[in-house]
Amino acid sequence: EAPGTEQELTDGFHLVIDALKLNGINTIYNVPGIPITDLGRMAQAAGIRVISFRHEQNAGYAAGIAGYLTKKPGVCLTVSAPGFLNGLTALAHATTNCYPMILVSGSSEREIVDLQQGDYEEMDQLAIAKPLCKAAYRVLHAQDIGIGFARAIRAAVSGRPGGVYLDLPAKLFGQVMNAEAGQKSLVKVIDAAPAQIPSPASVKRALDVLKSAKRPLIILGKGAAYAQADEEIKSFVEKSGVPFLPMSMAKGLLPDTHPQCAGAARSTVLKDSDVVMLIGARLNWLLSHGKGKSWGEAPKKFIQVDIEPREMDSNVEIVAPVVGDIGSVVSAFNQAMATGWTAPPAEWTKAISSKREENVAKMAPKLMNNKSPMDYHGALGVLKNVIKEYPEAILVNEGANTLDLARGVIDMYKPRKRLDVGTWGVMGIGMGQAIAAALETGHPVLAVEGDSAFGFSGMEVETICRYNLPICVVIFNNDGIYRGTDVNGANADPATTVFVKGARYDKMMEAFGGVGVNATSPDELKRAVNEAMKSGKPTLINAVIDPAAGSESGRIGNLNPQSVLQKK
Ligand code: TPP
Repeated sequence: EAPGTEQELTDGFHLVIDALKLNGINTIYNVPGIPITDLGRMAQAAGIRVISFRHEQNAGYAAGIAGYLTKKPGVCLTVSAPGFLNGLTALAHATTNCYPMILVSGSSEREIVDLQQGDYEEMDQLAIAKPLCKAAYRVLHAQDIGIGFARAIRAAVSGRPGGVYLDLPAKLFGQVMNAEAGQKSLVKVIDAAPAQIPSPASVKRALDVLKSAKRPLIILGKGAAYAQADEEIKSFVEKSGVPFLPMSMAKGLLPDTHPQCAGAARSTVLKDSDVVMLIGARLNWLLSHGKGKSWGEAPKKFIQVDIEPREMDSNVEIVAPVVGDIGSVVSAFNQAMATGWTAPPAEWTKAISSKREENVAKMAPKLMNNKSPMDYHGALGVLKNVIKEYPEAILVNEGANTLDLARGVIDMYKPRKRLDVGTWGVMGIGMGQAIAAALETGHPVLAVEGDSAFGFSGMEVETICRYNLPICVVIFNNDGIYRGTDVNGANADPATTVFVKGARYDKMMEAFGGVGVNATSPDELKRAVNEAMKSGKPTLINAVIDPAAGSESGRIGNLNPQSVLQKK
């Protein structure tokens, strides 16, 4: 460089922003602070949407679900140690649920952290993140930012998607380098999630087993919804004539009202089926590990479609494993079936239809009751009709009874419209997921929340108001966790599961300029939700539910350990 000639420079801040933009990542979910405040400002100035939350966990849940909805990694940006730890829960959740997400955290000076000399927010974040995510990387030099992001993006979305941690020490942001060399160091990730074509033999084996069934069943998991192979999956299910059972977040992949949907006959189909094809669904606790009472006595054969080879035989023998991405596998099925297919015996499909009709008929009158205070069914009957009228709306759902009953009652009509607590049954996903869903899809969001569940992320109603998002939060307020009626006989403290009685959550929304409504009957609830869906204004409805309604842990009370010494 001749003295006096100005060299054009770039730095770590700009390279991070350029790396994101080059890879089509246009939204960051963050909470500002040292050392990433300026990064957020500069990213915003450069045209990236930088959404600031009140707590990193909620920003992280937003990033995770954004990844699920878009198949691009959702990015969460946090400060060091405490901010990182707050985001880490969401990163682990994303990994467990197979959502592509990148947690980018600023960190303290390596030299000081590694000698444990007590830096500002000192923590060996990389080491802590590693066991909780799919991959974890650190970038020490500005010229490696491009490669660092490329690795993070590829790791998040390829194969089975998951969470990736990217550690960016504070010093990195200010490092300067030649601008042209900087641009050249960036990597645009080509074919980040390559198709994984199943072997022809595995496809044939699977279809042979399915064909041999007398009482076949297809189970669709959220992996199938994630694949965005909606038309292929629909053709396959319809061509096969096999009844299907959607897992919670696969609801709507085919409408719950589809004639082949066995959702309302779940226990019958699990017990009585002889061949079960799992598509993007794992045999984890949500399916009782593929064995035991809920699966009945008769021998069962499992076919499993999954992108992750190690998923096979994880709990029971899989007689026909098909490893590949779901879109490729299902289109291979469709091609193979084009030459001829026989629908399953009518005896089986009719038995399921009549069970389903029986269960739906049993439920119907409960959903029409106009009791005040409301019970779950009266309130859910209203919300079922709202989703029927607004099938494009996204339903976010958490709680115990509020979750389990809403899952059963509210029919979904379109893919990826139901977002809930996922594999862990985690409370706290509500507001983060609602915010990301509104931002990423542009559709209105209905968040149906237990009062306890809402509390985990409730402060984000300010975020909802700040960004003026079309989110209607309905809180099923029964004064506590599961119920509001527990009494503590031991001392003057309230029972461990109860909250302040008659709380008015709607006032929280009003505090930030949103619409708050207190609804004490199904009629009032209906009016308020319809108004919110029409107006698109941030709305919170405090739906007053009978404190005695609800059972311990909703539908999974059997998982509570029991003391033999002290009966409840
Ligand atoms: N903490 C986390 C992070 N996740 C959890 N699942 C729990 C605690 C335990 N838990 C399960 S459901 C629930 C809690 C605390 C709340 C249930 O009450 P609510 O949301 O009011 O729903 P309801 O059953 O009353 O409808």
